[in-house]
Amino acid sequence: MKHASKQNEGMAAEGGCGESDFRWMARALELARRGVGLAAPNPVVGCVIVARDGTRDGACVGEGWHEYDRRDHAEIVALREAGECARGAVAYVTLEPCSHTGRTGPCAVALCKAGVGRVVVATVDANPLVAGRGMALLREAGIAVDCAVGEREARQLNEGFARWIGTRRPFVTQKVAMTRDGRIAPRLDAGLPQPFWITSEASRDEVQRMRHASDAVLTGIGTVLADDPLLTDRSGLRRRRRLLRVVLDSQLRLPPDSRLVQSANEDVLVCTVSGDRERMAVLRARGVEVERFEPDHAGRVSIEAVLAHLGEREMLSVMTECGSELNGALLAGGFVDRCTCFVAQSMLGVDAVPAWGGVASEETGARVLRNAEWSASGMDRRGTVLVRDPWARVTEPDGTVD
Ligand code: AOF
Ligand code: ZN
Repeated sequence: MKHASKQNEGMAAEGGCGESDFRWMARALELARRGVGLAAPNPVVGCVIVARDGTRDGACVGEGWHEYDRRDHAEIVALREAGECARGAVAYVTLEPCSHTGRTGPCAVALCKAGVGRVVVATVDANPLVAGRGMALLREAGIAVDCAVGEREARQLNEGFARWIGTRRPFVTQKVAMTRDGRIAPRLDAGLPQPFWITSEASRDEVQRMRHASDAVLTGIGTVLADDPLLTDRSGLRRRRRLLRVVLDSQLRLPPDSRLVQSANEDVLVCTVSGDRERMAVLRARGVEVERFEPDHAGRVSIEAVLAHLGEREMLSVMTECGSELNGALLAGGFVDRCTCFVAQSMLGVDAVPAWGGVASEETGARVLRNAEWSASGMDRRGTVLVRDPWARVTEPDGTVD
């Protein structure tokens, strides 16, 4: 397989890929991003078709991206626009063209029929039904295929899909907003207002975009009781399914007059071990879904069981916005796939509430911060780290494992 060298992205790479290939793939990635919030449970995919002869040589003749409700895959949308210009053209696709028949026919076959001369792919498809077969099909038809152009970004865009399609478990992104000394809230008796805003507006806007890119948001009853959060997606961006707001509430303490319950619209799920029929009835009457789970060893709702349940409901990505205790349990329990921290310049002191509660998670939290990739977020810094790569187990077409 021809692999474009990752170190050389932007420059001419091995395998016949040049600077223009990276540029066109960047455009295809931009198109793929339009599917965020609209493609799940499918992946986000973008496609660009560039003519290779005739009067339009070197020009973009077709563009497409995938939205679940429109059914057509990105390649089909782009091929339709390109029409006859697709003959001999180069197709840039952010995900390997599919080889199977699902809700639509195989895109690899459609590309062959349209007579494209070359296909440039950003990443292999994580779907075990495809996983290299799409590229093999193209090559067998005599089409030149280059893979791994823009791979890192393409994979990051579909972390949720990659995790879910291989395991039926959602990809978990833990979001933490903390002070420079790793605190998420003042001590309850400090006399400061609750909720206490730590990060700047730019970071809070970014959190809205993260909610938009998630299928569900998860929190604990402690946070609901302390902050009375709404947890809705207020990004203003289009989404296909309502953001599912999930509360872990072992004892079913969720107050019927909380903002969460008051705003419920088939989008609040309470996970409990309690069998209190009266409280269940009150919540259900207000449009809240209550699901009973087996208790874990400590008598609380099993996080594992909740994630399995969310996976069954086709939730590809879950963002957690929790307090200290649940943050610690999620991280130390190995449930976190990516951790994104917004770190403000302020300090709250050692007595304030730590980002990750519990001894085991303190060290893990420190490691997360050490390994994060940092960027500016308004007045704050944003650090993100991939704790567990959902693409790591995806088999490459030549049989190797990443
Ligand atoms: C592509 N281009 O734009 C997308 C692909 O049920 P279906 O027919 O929609 O197939 C869904 C699967 O197809 C999905 O799991 C993934 O493997 C692939 N998605 N493939 O060539 C696209 N969205
Ligand atoms: Zn397809």
